[in-house]
Parts: sequence; structure tokens; C-alpha cells
Amino acid sequence: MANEREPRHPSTAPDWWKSAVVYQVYPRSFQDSDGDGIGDLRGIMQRLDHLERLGVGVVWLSPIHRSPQADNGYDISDYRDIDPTFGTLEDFDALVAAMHERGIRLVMDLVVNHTSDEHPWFVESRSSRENPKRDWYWWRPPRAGTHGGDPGAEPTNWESFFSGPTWEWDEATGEYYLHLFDVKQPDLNWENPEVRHAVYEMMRWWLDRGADGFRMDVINLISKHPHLPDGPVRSGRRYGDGGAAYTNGPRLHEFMQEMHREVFDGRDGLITVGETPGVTIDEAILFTDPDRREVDMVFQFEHVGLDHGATKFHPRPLAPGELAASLAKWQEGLADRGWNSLYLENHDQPRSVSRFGDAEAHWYSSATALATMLHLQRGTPYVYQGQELGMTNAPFSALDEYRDVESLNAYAEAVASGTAVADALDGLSLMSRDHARTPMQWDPTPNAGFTTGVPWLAVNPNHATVNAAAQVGDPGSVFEYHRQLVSLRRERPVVSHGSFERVDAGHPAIFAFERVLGEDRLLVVANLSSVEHDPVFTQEVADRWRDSLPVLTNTLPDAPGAFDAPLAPWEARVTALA
Ligand code: TEU
Repeated sequence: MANEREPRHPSTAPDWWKSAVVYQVYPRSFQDSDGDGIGDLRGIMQRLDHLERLGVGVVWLSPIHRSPQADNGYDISDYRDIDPTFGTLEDFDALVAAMHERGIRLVMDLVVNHTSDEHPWFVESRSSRENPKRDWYWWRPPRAGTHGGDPGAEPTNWESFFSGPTWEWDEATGEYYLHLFDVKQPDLNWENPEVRHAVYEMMRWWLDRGADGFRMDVINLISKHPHLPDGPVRSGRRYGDGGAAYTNGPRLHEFMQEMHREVFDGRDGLITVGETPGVTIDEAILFTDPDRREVDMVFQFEHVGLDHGATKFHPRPLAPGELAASLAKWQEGLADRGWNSLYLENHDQPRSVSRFGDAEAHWYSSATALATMLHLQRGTPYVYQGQELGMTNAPFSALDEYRDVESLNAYAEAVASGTAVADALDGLSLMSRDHARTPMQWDPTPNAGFTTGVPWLAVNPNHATVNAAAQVGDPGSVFEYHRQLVSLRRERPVVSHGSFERVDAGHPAIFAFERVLGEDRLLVVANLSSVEHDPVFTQEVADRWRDSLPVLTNTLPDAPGAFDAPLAPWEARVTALA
């Protein structure tokens, strides 16, 4: 069939990524081609029609490099090979070629804040204090006056992202090494220029091989404050928060600009996105102001932290309008310089329809209302696999259903410190990263079309009704709605390049905004709540939009209402003047 396809020529404009939609594939859970229960590259190949139909211009692959899989590939032991679970370099080359043939660019995950402890660099580094690679990682003696390995002897009081201390005692060489994440993820020392140049060389190697860019894992954690100061200890916590010592650190932007010079200068058509937990608007501007030549955009974390309580596993419900207010703040903050990545989901977050929508009472409407506001803000939208189908959180209730290291560690720590088992499980049932990692729901067959074997993580039983086979081609589906939004961005420059102007619609639960580019304007009105609301606009806004017409097939079965008609729960409408 390949010859019958109309070739799609991706845009070559320098800021082409402003009009593209990125689709994130989590290879482990996308499509298994060999029956081992784990997704792989040949599986992705089999499903390219789905991505082409959705119309996405870029696919970002979570890590596929050789890895012991302590953190599902975010612990890399060889940067220049494919993990055998996922395939081979030949499979990779074939995948790049097949994607390019369809006009889809491919973004690799770049995990260089840390490596696996099984990476040869670390194996050398830990072999002796005199090893030339010793300084490639952060090695420190025990705190003065303590005995290495004893509780409290760690060089700093920092708590790991995955619970427990960020330091691991190495008996053989009598020092600790730093790991902000799992004990199997030692942090690289970016102060050492040899480390940086080894990373840049590896990046050029992937670009030469056909990759079109990078999503840079926790890239704003690479510059640590050299004195490694202790962090504040919140009440009831055993360890301190070291964030101030390693988030947006002193040499971060120097490193980013060096990376740009060494890797990206003189190469066209790339897309770069930094993953930056704890980034502020001012920091995000430093990262993404094009004149500074760092990255095209960053993932900020404010909106996915809004519901965190004492920890992320003690979430709180959001007040009406909280999500919209946070998103609008970032829209306005990066309006003049910089660029937003727009996302509600990824492999680390619960499913958005379960978390921000109403998966029980208003599944379809809330999935599509969230999609409307996601795709139509100013920025580059990221759709996480299954989001385009309205996939929901998994109904896990027992500990042995979870696989994720963060969840398992957080549970163990909570229970050890006196939390009731039921409460610890409640936390996971709302916030575990595994909710996003259940296998892609292709069809209603027992393993959802994902594998012929036993899936590594259970398939969500709602695949019987929520699946691609049921949705693709059905004009009333979540999938086809996403597809309309993707093509609207391609067709109307106001979506990609227009300004964002928040509009008061009289109630905090209604997220309303205009997009404006010259004479072209769109009005987006989304009721982000499960109750009906009657929008009330200012006279000026009402006059402007009086004769506007819908540009999308409405999310609800009834005929689309006028721009100011009462909004059903989770109703979203988009109108234009011409
Ligand atoms: O995540 C970094 C991060 O800050 C969090 O989202 C993290 O996943 C955790 O949930 C905090 O509660 C990136 C990757 O996306 C994640 O999958 C990796 O586990 C992590 O870095 C380490 O590489």
C-alpha cells in the first residue's frame, strides 16, 4: 500500500515544531510483536497506521537503549545500543525509515542526568578511587565524625525521588555515590568536561543515525551546587529536600548552551524538549528564548503538582478553575519569549480523564473537553499513548498488581513509617505511574491486541469498550475528536501561531480563551466541571462572537450550541468568525 499513500512532506520552517503535535510512545506498553508480553520496536512498526491516521508529526519514544530496566529504561547501561527486549539497531533503523516515509519525525529520550550502575562508565568509576573515571560521578566520604554505611552518615540529608537517601555506601572504596533517583541510577558529574563531551558525542551519533531530536530527562537537575548543601527537613520527614542544591543549578544554562553549540548548531529540522521538574516561568524563558540557543521548549510541572498534598501519594481534589488558572499563567508567562509544551499525561502521571476529568459520569465529554483545551492553547501539544482513546487509570487494588519502582518504594516507606496498608494502597490507586503504563488498548480481545503472551502489566479491563478498533473511524469517538484537533492545528495558523488571550466567562469552572492571529480568531469555551454552567461574557466579547460558527464537531450528541449557550457538564465548544 505504501506507493498509494500520498507522501507527507514535513514542514522545513525553522519553527516547524510550533505546528506539530507530538505523540509519546512508551515502548514497553505499546505493541508486542514477539509474544514476550513486552512491547518492542517491531510492534511500533505494526501500528504506524494509527499514528498516521491521528496526524501527528512527531513521535517521542521513551528509552529503548540497553538497560537493566530498574526504572523501565531510564537507567541506561549502553547509550549506543537497543535493549534486546525492544529489538536491535537494525530494527531502529527500519523504524526511523518507516516513520520518515510517513512524514513523522522521531524523538529519542536522552537520559543523561544519570546512567545505570551497570554502565561501563560507572563500573570503572566504582572500581577504585584512582580510576580515571572516578570523577565522572559524585563520590563523597561519609559526613565528618560518622562511620560510612551507618544511618545518618550520608554526605547530605537529601531524600531520593524514589524514597530513602540519595547516597549509596560503597564498601569497597569507602565512599558514597549520589543517586537522585534509584540506587541503580548514579548521577553523572556534569562538572567534568569529559562527561559532557562523551554525552554530546553520543547525541550526534543518534542524530547521524536518523533521530530528529531529544526529550531530555530531568535536564534541569544536571548542574549540582558543588558544595552539596543539606536541605530543609519537613516535619515528620526523615530526610531533607535537596532540591535547591540541584534544581536549576548554577551552571545549568552554560551546559545547555554548550550542548547546543556542540550538538545542534548547523543541523536543521530538529526538535528539543527539556523535562524540567521544579522549573519556574523565569527559568523556562531562559531555556526556551530562541536567542539563547538552548532548547525549543520545556515540560513544566506546575499543573501536575497542583493536586499533590503532603506527598504526591496524598492527593487533594482541585478547586474549580485551579487547573485553568495554572495553565493560563504559563500561557501568559511565555507569551513574548519562549514556548510551552502542552501536556496532561505522560508515563509518569495518572490518566488525565481520571485525574482532571470525570471518568465515571462524563467519560466522553471530559476526555474531549480536556483534549480541546490541551490542543488549542499556544504551544506544542503532546499526546501520550492511549490518551487519544480516553484510556483511564487502572483499577488495581493489590500491591502485587503494581510494577513501578517509585510506587513500590513509596508504599514500603509509608507502611514502614506507620501508614495503614489500606491508606498506602489508596495513594497508589490514585497516583501510581503504572496507571499510564498499562498496555495500549487496541481492541476488545483478552490482551487488548497488545500481546499474544502475558502482558508485563495487566491490561485495563475496560479495554472491552475503550479501544482503538471501536473508535477509529467512528465520528463520535474520543479518537476522532483528537484527530479533528490535530488537523485544525495544521489547517489554521491561528492555532499554532496565534496569541492566547484569556476570556472571563463568569465562572471559574469555565476555561475560555481567544486565539488571535491578524484577522483570524478562535474562541474556546470549555466547562471543566461536572455541573452545568451558563457562560456570561462581557459586552465586548459577546458582540465580537455573536455571529461565530462552530469549527469542530461538538463533543456532545446534541447540535452544537451558540458560543454563549448554557454548557452541559464538560461541554467544550470552539467557534470562529469566518
Ligand atoms: O521523571 C522525572 C520526575 O521528576 C518525575 O516525574 C518522576 O517520574 C517522579 O514521578 C517524581 O515523583 C523522569 C522520567 O520521566 C521518569 O520516568 C524517570 O523515572 C525519572 O526521570 C528518572 O530518570
